[in-house]
Amino acid sequence: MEKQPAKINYFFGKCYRDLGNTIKNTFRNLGRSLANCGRHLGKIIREKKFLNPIGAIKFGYWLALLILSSIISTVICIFFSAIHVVVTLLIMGLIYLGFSFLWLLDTILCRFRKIVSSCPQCQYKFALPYYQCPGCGAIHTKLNPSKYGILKRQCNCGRKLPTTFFNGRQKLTAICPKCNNVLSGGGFLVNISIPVLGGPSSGKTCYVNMAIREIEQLAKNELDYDYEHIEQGTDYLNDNLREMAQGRLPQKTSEMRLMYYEFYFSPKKSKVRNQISLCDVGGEVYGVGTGMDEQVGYNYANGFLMVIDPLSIPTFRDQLMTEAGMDEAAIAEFHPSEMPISEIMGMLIKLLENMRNMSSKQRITQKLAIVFVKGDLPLIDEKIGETAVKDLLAADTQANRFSAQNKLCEQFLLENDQADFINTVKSRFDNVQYFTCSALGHVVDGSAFTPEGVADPILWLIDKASPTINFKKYWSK
Ligand SMILES: Nc1nc2c(ncn2[C@@H]2O[C@H](COP(=O)(O)OP(=O)(O)OP(=O)(O)O)[C@@H](O)[C@H]2O)c(=O)[nH]1
Ligand SMILES: [Mg+2]
Ligand SMILES: [Zn+2]
Ligand SMILES: [Zn+2]
Repeated sequence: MEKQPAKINYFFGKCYRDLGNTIKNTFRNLGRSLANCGRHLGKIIREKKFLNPIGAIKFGYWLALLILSSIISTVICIFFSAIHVVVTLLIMGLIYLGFSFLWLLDTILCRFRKIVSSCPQCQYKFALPYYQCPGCGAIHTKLNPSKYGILKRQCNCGRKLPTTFFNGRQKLTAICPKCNNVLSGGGFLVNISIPVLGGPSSGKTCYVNMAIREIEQLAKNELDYDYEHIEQGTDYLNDNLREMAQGRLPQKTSEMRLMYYEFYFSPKKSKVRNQISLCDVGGEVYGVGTGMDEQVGYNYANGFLMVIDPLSIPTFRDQLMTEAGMDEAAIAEFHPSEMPISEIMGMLIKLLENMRNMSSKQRITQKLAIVFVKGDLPLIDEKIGETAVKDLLAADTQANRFSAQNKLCEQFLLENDQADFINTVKSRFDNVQYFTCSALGHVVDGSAFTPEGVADPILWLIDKASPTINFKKYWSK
């Protein structure tokens, strides 16, 4: 174990030395008293004092003492030293047992509850962050039950620090082991991170911000969940929502690294909180040669959410003009995305293959939500939106919402020459769910936006990723 800025616990260090010293001193004293007898005897012999009666008595006395000391005292010393050793070992055994038990309990709690923190700065994930001593600022790189202390350890500055989540380790300042960024939640949380994929202007930022707004409302009004936005300057949530509340659009995302929108979202009275990270990014990263390889956030994802701007599908764009009578100016109001969806999917898969050393046959176990956004476009509602789903459910009693939505969206993509995309998704992802939504509800017209169905894809991904979250009741509504 890496050296910690703390004192080694008595039972793991000094205790052995004390035991050794006590035994050494006992035998040293015995040796001294034997030597003393020997000295007296030697003197009597040298000076031939044993020839007179008093000298003979003294000689007898020291001789008897020497013999008794060598036998009885040695036996007593050995006996009591043995007792000392046994008692000390027993106490140490108990302490080690307690230590192992606590260490195991702490480890099991972390594994079982899937406790993991994520750093919004360097994108790494880890079970145990570094902790900072509130007394002196020293960094404890492995604050768990160890030779430095079982329930608590004493920092070199004298401050006692808790070493498990049972007794408050999470109240200390937690620090990212990779980049030293200060983390929220003290490391006692289940992070669920979801990168949001989509080309430039596909609607990621509108979607992420509106979805968070919707999730906050659902938490309060419907789900009875605790929701709290984590303010750490890694997102533009408040700015974007303020703008969008007034019918204005959020700015284009210029960041080419994943931007973490984070919030706590947990059933009320949960001991361990869920921390959800939705990761937005400038859509240009999904183009060629943009250094995505360094962004480990994709590798650590619990699920992926891909937004599809229907306008990025050329045949559908043509349909809007021929069937819905839209002209270029009307289409431009939706700020169409140009990047082909199969290119974006190909980019993600290549990235994961590189990061995980995966072959092209291996499957990706993380769930994938594919979300058609800009659902307020003409034709969407009747082809893949709420109306289409309802019609299909009315016609097919075997289908449920999810299967109906999948069927409709796959059919839509096939009809629009996107078979490659569907095949790639099917051959690489274990669990895929399609959704349709509208983050804004309408194009900019000065009125407040009216999002539709934005929370569901994220709730679905969270539901699948978290052992403690189950939205069965919500889905059955
Ligand atoms: N009508 C309508 N327009 C939308 C909707 N969502 C997004 N848009 C339009 O699409 C544009 C781009 O949306 P953004 O969310 O900024 O797109 P982005 O994917 O974040 O783009 P980058 O930041 O460039 O990667 C917006 O400015 C809106 O004009 C929607 O639900 N309805
Ligand atoms: Mg954006
Ligand atoms: Zn970090
Ligand atoms: Zn300290």
